Amino acid sequence: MRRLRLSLLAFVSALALSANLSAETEAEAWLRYAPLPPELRKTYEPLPCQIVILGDSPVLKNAAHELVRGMGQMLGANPELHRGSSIVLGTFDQAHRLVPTLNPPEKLIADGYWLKATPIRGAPSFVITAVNDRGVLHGVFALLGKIARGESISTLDELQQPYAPIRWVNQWDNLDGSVERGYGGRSIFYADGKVRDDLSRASEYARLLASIGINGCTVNNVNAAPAVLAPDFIPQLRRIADVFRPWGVQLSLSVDLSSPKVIGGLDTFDPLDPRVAEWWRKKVDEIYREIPDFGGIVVKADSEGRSGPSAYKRTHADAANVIARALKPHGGIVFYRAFVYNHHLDWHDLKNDRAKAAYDNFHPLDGAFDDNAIVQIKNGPIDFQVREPASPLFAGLRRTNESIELQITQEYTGQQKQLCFLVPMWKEVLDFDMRVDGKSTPVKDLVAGSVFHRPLGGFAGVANVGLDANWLGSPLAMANLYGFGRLAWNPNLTSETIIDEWTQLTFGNDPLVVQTINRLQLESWHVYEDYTGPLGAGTLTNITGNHYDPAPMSSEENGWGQWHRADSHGIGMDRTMATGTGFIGQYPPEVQKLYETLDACPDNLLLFFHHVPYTHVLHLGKTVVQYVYDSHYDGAEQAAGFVPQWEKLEGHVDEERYRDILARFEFQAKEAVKWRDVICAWIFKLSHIPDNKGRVK
Ligand code: GCV
Repeated sequence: MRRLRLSLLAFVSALALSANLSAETEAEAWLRYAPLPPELRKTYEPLPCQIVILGDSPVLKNAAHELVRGMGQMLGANPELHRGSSIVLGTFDQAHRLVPTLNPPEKLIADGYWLKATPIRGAPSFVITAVNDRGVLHGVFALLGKIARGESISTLDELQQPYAPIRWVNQWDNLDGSVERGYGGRSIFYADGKVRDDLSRASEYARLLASIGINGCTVNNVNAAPAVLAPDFIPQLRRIADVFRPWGVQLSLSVDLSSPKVIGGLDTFDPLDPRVAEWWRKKVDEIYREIPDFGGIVVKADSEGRSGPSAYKRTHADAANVIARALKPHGGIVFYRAFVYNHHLDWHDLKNDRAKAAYDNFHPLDGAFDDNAIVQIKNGPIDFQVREPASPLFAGLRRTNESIELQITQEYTGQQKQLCFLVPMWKEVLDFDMRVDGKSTPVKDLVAGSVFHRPLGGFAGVANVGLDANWLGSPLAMANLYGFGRLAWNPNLTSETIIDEWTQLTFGNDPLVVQTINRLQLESWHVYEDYTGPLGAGTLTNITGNHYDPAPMSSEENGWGQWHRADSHGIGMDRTMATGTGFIGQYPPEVQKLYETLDACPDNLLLFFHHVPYTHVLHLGKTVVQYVYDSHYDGAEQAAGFVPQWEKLEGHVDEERYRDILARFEFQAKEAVKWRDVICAWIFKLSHIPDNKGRVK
């Protein structure tokens, strides 16, 4: 057994010399490892003086360096480092050989870890162990997080397992360096059609992802350029995989289904044509020759103008399987997106409904997908709106692997210019009980594969970080990336726990700072919803333009199907089985009952499921029109209230972040008033019903 020992003391003094430039600090995100206050530092004494690595893989070595870096920065050169004791890093088999008495409380699965305080040769020590190296790395980050939050580790005995095997982020980066729906700067991977020479940010990104348990990253836009599979491009991609690998993050690619024809020289891309199957096989082999740990392929097909199997009257399962079979011998996976819909729908036809598309397309194919294919389903049936019900397709696939797609980048929720912490929204979907076969079947269990005993499943988050120092374009928005990772690891964590962790790691442990930021983040989704989209009406943003400003009629009278059907009589989409589009019929019977009648339907989704007059009285006791006025005024007022709340932190947060975030809240307050006035005026113009508080007339 090879053991590598690192001295904590030597590393600590090297770190003390490193400059603390602000752009660097921003880029560290929640991995700042800020020095703990002396009184807190003392509680970690005496510290083990050496790290013993049982193995020499790049991931293990990285884990050890991370530990040294984190402990050094947070705890400083500690004179009381305890000479005889160690922190041992290694897989369970190795650790068990060293300490035969070790016995984890339950069987570890891949990527999970066990942190155990235990004496070794009489000296108090720690073991960080797992079944694979990536799990050890996760354990190191978990231990460092505990220290950063000032938690006691002296009697540590904690085993954590991931909820699902798939915990990936998707990046919508284009090869020219732009990022579709990215608000954090240019691509960290590409510039001018090539992989960037400097991949240091890609490496730092992988470190951030690893720290929250993410194990895969798709590095290009789902609207994929076929060139990504060109023979001269794949070796360039290998360089990205090389910087991901030490962090246990697997690289994956989005592909264009027409690639065999567009870049492969074939006259077809028919997935059932043997020449096409052969082309995919060879192409995938070529990728694995360059990137032996390649994770897999994401496909967007027959959607928003992308090529797809419909060109040859083939099914989505045919298209997924031809790639799945090429990947299978290498252990790769194909993610086939369920975001398939006709964007030329006839809006005159009241029975047409884009929300039905995912289920209509994929439910009939249940059981037809290979075992290494996953259907990737957006959380709601439309497109990342501020409020949508859970997609019924989660309950509609029993013999098919599935994953949930969440959007971390705030395309429809303020584009990082406005605060909108999305974890509470994601949790509502993940916790939503689909009542499949009348049993408790929350979405989180359906996507994790545990309900129907599927071999694969999990979580994909569209992150879209960029070269901006703070990655997403706003320091507070990073809570969404952190929160996605934490929920993918354990969807049972509460929003409160997640934000509390994030705030402490990012801003330190000052109680005023922590309480204020936690409160602002936790309120922000409801506030944003209040001054933008009422009662589940769906998008009121400019959908033909920037997806940001209020433009409530832009979604109407066109083929995109993001309709709210507001006119002078009423508002909302009738999706009932009785008189509407029948969308509600796609849910299991108990959920149908929840949404089908006005009596049962919750107010916050009323206009998603029903078309009602403006005078309809909500469960809340108000009319719809009065609710719209009130919620928009309340929301704008609350957004304005973010400013004085933040101002209380002056002197408690470093000047640079204090000023930056203050300016953002001041801007948001103005944007909220703009939204309020546009939406209230619009509803008044349609309904001719004045506000009973006299604000809108
Ligand atoms: C990558 C929405 C976005 C598109 C995105 C698409 C998708 O329509 O506006 O930019 O395309 O979703 O998820 O494929």
